[in-house]
Amino acid sequence: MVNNQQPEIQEHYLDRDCTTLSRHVLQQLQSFSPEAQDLSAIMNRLALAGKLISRRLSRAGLVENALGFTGEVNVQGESVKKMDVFANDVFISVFKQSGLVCRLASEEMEKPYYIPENCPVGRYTLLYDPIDGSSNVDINLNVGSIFSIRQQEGDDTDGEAKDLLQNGHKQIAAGYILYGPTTVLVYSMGHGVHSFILDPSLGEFILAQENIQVPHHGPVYSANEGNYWQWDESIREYIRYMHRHEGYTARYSGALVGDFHRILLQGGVFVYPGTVKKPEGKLRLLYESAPLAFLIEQAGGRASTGTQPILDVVPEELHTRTPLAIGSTEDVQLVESFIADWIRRKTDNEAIAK
Ligand code: P6P
Repeated sequence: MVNNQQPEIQEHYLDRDCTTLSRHVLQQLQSFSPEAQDLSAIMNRLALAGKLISRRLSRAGLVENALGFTGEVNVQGESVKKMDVFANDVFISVFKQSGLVCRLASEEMEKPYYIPENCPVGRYTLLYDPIDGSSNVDINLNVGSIFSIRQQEGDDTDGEAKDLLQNGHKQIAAGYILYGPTTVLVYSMGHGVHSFILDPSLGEFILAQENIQVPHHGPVYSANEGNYWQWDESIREYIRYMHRHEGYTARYSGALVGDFHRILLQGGVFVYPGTVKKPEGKLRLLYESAPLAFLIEQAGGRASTGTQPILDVVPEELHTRTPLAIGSTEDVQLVESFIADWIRRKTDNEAIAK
């Protein structure tokens, strides 16, 4: 059949289909230096991990032992899903013999995985949440993997990976893989945010959107209102404001990556505040909040704990948690304003009481 598309349109689609992830990374870095090649290779390995996990998820209901719990509890105190373990092992297997990284730090492992002596040691550390939102796995709803790449600093001879306990500005690259109706990989190396869609017929992630910019404002607020009575009064006042004012709508999937992706493309805010009992919140800084904060700032948005930019937070330990408000600048600032007002009133009342 003769393709009746205009030649220039046909060329555009062919060029797009040839803009694979590794080629795009080199274009981004505008370099073919060894470091650029390493980063391009790292992104390629992340894409391979995404394909392997996507394939497993797409057949999970048909494959023995793919779904359900392992019976173990991880360092987070959370029940471990079989898919958590599978995905965590995928990242280790994909990077173990790559010669690209020296450590892998995961939500599922108390300590970083050090590349065994028989593996060439690279200069990078991969921090990742292998399956974010794993409570969605057994019910076929979207889940994701979140990743962050940092440079190793020092020789880490004590194996404590203290060089990772630095703020999010130290990240070289960050991104996520969203396993939904399509598998989407979104990444940034500090030169804008770009998305790729896995074309199963090619087995390649193909460029979908370049330089994504989050709208300054959006209608969506994403929060688990089941925690309403555990929140500080400032957050409860914010939520009541959302209820009373036209133009807002609630969306919450139980998987941060899916909720974040919606907000990245359509605007709005995702809020996971601390509670009175757990003021630090639930989300982990190094491999959940910080990578997404890197992305949202690259996309022109904002990410804070409610009182401090996420990228400025210095973790005390590998699994440090922070409260999170992330998304459109105007919508994150609205959350921050309720917290600032509440602190101001509390301070004034304490001064009056003295
Ligand atoms: P809750 C998944 O466990 C996760 O880390 C995020 O993906 C998600 O946004 C959040 O926790 C859901 O937590 O308390 O609302 O079930």
